[in-house]
Amino acid sequence: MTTVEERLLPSAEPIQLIDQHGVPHDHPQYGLPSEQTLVDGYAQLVKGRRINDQAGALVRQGRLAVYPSSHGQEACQVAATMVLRDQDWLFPTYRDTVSIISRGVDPIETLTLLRGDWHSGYDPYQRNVAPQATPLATQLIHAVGVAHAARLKGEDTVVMALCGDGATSEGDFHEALNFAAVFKAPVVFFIQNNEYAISVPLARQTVAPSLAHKGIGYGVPGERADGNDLAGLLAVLGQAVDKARAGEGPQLIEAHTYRVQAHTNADDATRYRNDAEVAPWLERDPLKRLEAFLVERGLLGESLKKQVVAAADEAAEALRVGLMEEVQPDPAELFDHLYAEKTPQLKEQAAFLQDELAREEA
Ligand SMILES: Cc1ncc(C[n+]2csc(CCOP(=O)(O)OP(=O)(O)O)c2C)c(N)n1
Repeated sequence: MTTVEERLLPSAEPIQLIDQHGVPHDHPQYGLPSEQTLVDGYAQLVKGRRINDQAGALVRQGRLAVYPSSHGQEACQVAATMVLRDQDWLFPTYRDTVSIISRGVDPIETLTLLRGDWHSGYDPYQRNVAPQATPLATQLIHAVGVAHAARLKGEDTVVMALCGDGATSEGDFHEALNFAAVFKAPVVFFIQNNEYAISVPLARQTVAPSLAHKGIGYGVPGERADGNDLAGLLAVLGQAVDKARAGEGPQLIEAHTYRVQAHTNADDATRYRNDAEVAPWLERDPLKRLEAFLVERGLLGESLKKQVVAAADEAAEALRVGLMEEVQPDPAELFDHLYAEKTPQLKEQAAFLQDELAREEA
């Protein structure tokens, strides 16, 4: 018989299977993913980093309105989708562009929202990826709804719901956890604790022992992982997905990572933190450590590395070219897709806009 503590409490320390120097460590509960999985994951990390860099450059060129970078958080981004099956769903936030792309959504379609042209540039049903949510934690409620519906229909679906540390202070986060727990919805709540909510550090957000502890009050098991260790994340998230799929109800996972860059291009992080704080996190880079591990094991030679970099460069170049294209969005589309049938107010507003546009053209 397991005690409540054994069932619900997260580990005292975040799970880490490969340390920041690339050295593997045994763990009694979690094993290293297969070599092929780690090589595939490495390729995705490299691509994710290139996409982050390219998107940053596109903002500077005025081609994207805004970009919340996940630089340094790529292991979380990639692991969140690698553990899913095709029938599963991903519920991302504005920071999770790389996660969406690693799920197989077209990068240009993915970035259409942040370009400011459209509600969402991709069809959510194509790869089972919900639109990126900007209002904090609202997507968690939707994720629980999809998971609950899938369970009622007897479908074999798990929902991966992403959020940041700041979002755990929102009422929606708590409502989502409680509902999911009561109805045993197959959801994995995955918090990327990157230490900041814009300028608010974690210490001003909560005094909970960890964010993974927040599940206890709702009866949701929590676990924590080193958010810069792809191997540890794959093991912990993989186990959480398996449990949710097996009918054990929602799981709460916290990844300890760091927002290496500013909140977005509109933010100046030097106003609230200094280089000395950032420096140790650069040493914990998720790409460097996995690369060191793979090279040491003889799994990543020069030619494979070149191939991986070339594929990432190609993806970034396609993104650059695609987003350089001029688009002429139709302002009338603003009113589409909000309701299956437009409300009288929306109809009135749409007519008003058409009238204004016609007058402008005349
Ligand atoms: C409901 C709501 N309140 C406030 C905001 C403004 N806002 C945008 S991002 C952000 C910080 C979120 O931090 P966190 O959840 O840690 O995610 P991160 O940006 O670090 O990935 C805030 C307060 C918002 N988008 N939605």
